[in-house]
Amino acid sequence: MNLIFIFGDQLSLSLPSLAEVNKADDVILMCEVRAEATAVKHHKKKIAFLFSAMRHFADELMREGYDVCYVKIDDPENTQSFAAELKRAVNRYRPQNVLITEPSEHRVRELVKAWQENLDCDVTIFPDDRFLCSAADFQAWAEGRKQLRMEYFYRSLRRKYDVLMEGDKPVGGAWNYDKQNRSPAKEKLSIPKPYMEAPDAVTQDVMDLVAELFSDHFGDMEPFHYAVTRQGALEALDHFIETRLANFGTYQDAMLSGQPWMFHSHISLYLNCGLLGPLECIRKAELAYHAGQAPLNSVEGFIRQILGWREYVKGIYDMKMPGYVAENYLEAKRALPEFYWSGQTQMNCLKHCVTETRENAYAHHIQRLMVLGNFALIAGLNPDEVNAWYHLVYADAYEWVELPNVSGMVLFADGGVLASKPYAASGAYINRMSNYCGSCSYKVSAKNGPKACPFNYLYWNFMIENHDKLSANPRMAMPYRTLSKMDQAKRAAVISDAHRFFKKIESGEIV
Ligand code: FAD
Ligand code: DLZ
Ligand code: SF4
Repeated sequence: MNLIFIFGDQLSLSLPSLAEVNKADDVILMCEVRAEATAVKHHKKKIAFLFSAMRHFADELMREGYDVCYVKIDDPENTQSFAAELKRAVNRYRPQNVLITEPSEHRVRELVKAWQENLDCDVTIFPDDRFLCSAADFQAWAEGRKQLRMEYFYRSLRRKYDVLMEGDKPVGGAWNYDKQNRSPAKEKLSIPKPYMEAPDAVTQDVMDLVAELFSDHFGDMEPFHYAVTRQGALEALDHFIETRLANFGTYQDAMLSGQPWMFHSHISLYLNCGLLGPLECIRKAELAYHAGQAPLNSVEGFIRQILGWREYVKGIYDMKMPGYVAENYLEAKRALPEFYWSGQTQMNCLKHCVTETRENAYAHHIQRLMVLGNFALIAGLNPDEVNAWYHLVYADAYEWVELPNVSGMVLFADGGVLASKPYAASGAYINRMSNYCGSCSYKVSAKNGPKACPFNYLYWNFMIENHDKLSANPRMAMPYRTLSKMDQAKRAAVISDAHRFFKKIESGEIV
């Protein structure tokens, strides 16, 4: 018989290892283990979401006629790690073969390699075909290119999957409508309610367990309203297509106080644990365009995130691991400030983004990139600490997607493999794209002094400190031209403001 080990982010009936199952003889193993919940101390809501989704998936498998061995987190026999649980199941069932779909994270791939050597049975690994570009295909695409750029990779996948194409030309004549996707949002904008589901009995049980067992983890458990089944995830996707997709593109980069959901889809947590597949999301959006339900800038923008960015970061991860974890091109060393946990800061933008992250285990892309990430970049925060933070606070975070976004896109720690330049910005950007600055203790228009927006002087301090590493980058020519014209007094003020600010953070003062 075969024992099929399914991990928590593999909740798909189309899993390659499942295709091999003989329902009469084989057993499926799934386990909730402390080692995974604490590998980084995941947000309470993330653990509850995943355990509930795992339990519902196990039920679905049983309904489909599979024999499932499901180990709950509070089972007294639970040894609390993948390796020990697999060993226990192998001793119990004595399989000839353990079947595994390749894990998404490098750390778990290494565990699987050890099992191949140590277990008293065969271990067969199936490639995870739930991504639209395999590691080998990404490698082939990257081969011989001086620079990797998401845009060209994305175009190749548009052609390959025939997405928004008219023959060999992109629908509408352009590949990318980003220029139409940078509108700020007015405060009175009507934003539809996101898809919400009340917790069922399974979720409620899991929430109680997580509250008890992981009480010291970051984040609020309630309110809990995420879907936890494939059916629910499909409804959430349809709800997005019907109510938000039309405005997705226009307001993709906009931020408003008290509006954590904006016109985003909130499906990443479902995609990343297997409840949704990328191609079905893309096809539904494409259909909405052809049916006249949503304009091209929105549909193309949404599809680019999934077909472009999501596949691109997975490709970079597979190609660059394990070395990618240790990269720190800018030699950033500063410790993560306490306000990333507490939200206690006078910087209104950061306060909103941290508070919403704590409440929802979610923040939308521009909050992650241009507020939380931008600060981490221009304040020179240590990549290990920043990565650990992003990995544990978001319900959609798995190392394969979190690490390239943080080390590559946000911190430029890979020296420009993923992105062509650092996404550094001053307060003016945040002011243009949000209404945070209006009620901030700092003045976004002030460049220096105690009342000035810290993003303003930290931005120029970042440029000064990293001159040797960044000034030759053609995409940084503009800021370095401006810097070269900055007089000595202004430079000195920037440096002095930045140092005063860093000292305050280091001494635990609220900034
Ligand atoms: P939407 O804005 O509606 O976008 C649709 C889908 O596109 C998302 O569900 C997601 O699957 C995909 N997508 C969009 N941008 C990216 C991207 N840059 N990389 C990969 N997929 C993308 N995404 C994660 O899934 N997990 C993470 O741990 C994660 N960490 C991030 C850390 C940082 C610093 C940054 C800047 C981005 C990170 N992202 C991560 C990407 C992106 O912010 C989230 O995918 C998105 O905010 C999820 O919300 P949504 O489903 O509403 O996305
Ligand atoms: C993220 C996570 C958590 C918190 N807990 C579990 C768990 O108890 N059991 C499980 O199978 N998976 C869990 N996961 C997801 C895994 O970390 C993820 O599947 C692997 O890291 C992928 O390589
Ligand atoms: Fe953030 Fe500066 Fe605006 Fe305050 S003034 S909200 S710190 S960008």
